[in-house]
Amino acid sequence: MERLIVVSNRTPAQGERTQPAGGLTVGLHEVVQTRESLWFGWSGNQAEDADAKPVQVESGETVSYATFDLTPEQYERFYLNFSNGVLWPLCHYRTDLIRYWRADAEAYYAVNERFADRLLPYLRSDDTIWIHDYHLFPMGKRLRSRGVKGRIGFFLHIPFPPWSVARVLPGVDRLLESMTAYDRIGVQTHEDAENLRGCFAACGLEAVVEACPIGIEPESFRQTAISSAASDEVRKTLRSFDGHRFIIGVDRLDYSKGIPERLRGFARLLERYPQYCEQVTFLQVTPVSRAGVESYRALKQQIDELVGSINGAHGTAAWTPVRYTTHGLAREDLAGLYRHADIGLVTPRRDGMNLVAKEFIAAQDENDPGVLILSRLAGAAPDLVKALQVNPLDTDGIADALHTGLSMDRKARHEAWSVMYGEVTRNTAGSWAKQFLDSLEMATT
Ligand code: GDG
Repeated sequence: MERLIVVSNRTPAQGERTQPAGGLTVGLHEVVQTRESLWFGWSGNQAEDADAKPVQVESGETVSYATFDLTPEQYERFYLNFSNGVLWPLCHYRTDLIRYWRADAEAYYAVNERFADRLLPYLRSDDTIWIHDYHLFPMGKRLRSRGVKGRIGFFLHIPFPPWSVARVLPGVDRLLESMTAYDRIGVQTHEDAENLRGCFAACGLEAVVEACPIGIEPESFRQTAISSAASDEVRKTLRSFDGHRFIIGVDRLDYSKGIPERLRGFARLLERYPQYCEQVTFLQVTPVSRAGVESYRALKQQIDELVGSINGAHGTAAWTPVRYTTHGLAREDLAGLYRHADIGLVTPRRDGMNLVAKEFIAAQDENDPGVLILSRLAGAAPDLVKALQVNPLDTDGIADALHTGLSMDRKARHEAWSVMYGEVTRNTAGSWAKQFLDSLEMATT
């Protein structure tokens, strides 16, 4: 089997390599363990002299890592301003949040060229190259222009909007044209695939786009949940709920995740169904991300204020309705808490897939499973049809779903859960990677 080169903006940090924490790294962890691989990307560090510093290579038996630094200016323009201040909002249909500057776009293309040029010396002619996510849309084109002839595939982890939205981006045709260098482009859902095909067609371009939904490794996640459900840390949190039932939300602090909308939904539940006061607690775990982007700072302030006002309006001396932390939890504690939660509340306004929904299902106790409430606008929604599906903008709809979920008997919960567990086990991280790589191989033989 040929060597696999995985390229992503960030490679997993050292501590994450045996136990990956986030979406993309969890998905790829499995595949790089099973064949000779090189994982290439930004180290996460900034240095004024980054362009003069060599690539750092850490060789392993199966998987090796090669990383390099960015200059503070590259970090700001390529990563914060263009990737996360233009492409992320565009792909999540939030054109109102786009802050476009031509100099940032130029830096984006230049850093993509840098990724390609720094990878080149490490490539062999028969490598399969798999590039990930919106930070690196144009990288494949640079590799081609430098003479790389082997297979190059690209996977987009976030949604792709229709032409009517995409065309808002200045220079969108240049971006799309650069993507025609790939032998295969994978996206999460059929809707994304249709949208991207429509954009290529609108620009008179051709590319092969395929829907290939990412999953998790449910069995190992389930084992983690079982073994940590009784850990000291999880017990301590449960004790603090004082016997109340609880709802859990877990998301990076991001406007695509619908966190204020969800908080309003919970507040509405307490207004309309006061029987839940002092009976149900909502735990929202929200590690801060991209704090260097203005819209993220504004969102944090909005959530801080909303939590304060809900707790002020509904809380009592003995009960805090919303528990909220901006610190990340250890993965095993998260798994253990999912297992004890009555409801997993996942309400993104848009999401490529949403792995939290799948992790929540995998973590449940099959004898007494919790209920998943899921936004219709998550990429996971077409697969998890037995979730209580909601529109994240419909505050009353979220309140009703919470009431329904909290009232469901064990039989109904089990019926819904077992169908969803079947789905999560069928479509795993491993099968996702295999589907994409098989199809990339077919495209080029
Ligand atoms: C992108 C796309 C797509 C969260 N908080 C903590 C924590 N997490 C972990 C979750 C989950 C991961 O981070 C988040 O994955 P998601 O899929 O929900 O969302 P994004 O980070 O936005 O990922 C998304 C994904 O790529 C994969 O293609 O599904 O649509 O946006 O694994 O558990 N982990 C720990 N502590 C936390 O506090 N340890």
